[in-house]
Amino acid sequence: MKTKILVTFALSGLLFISCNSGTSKENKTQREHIEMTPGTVNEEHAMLGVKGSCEMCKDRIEKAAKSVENVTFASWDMEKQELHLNFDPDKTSIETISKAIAAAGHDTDKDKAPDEVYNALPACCKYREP
Ligand SMILES: [Cu+2]
Repeated sequence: MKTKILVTFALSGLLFISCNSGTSKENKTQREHIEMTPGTVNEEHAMLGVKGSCEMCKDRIEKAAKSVENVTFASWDMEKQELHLNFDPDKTSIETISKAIAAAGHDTDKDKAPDEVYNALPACCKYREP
């Protein structure tokens, strides 16, 4: 009985060690590869408060953000009313992106959407207090 437990223990220990060393080695190679790639685009991560209320808003907000040149990533968090962005800060700015989103009908921390654009949004997308 005692030996059986010991054997099981030793086996699982071995398994654990081999799995572990495998993944950490992989991660390390990946990280080195990213850091050592020359001439990578300058990329900055930023967050911008953006108002909206549904999945359609999410689509519209993300499309508007990605329509700005040199924006490489845009993901809107409905719950937090926050847009996560990756962009090249040498070629565009958070101000430019914010204006594009406001023009699509969504208020941001920096810009207010024009009333006529906001009023034309579908009913489910109305996020302002009536
Ligand atoms: Cu909506």
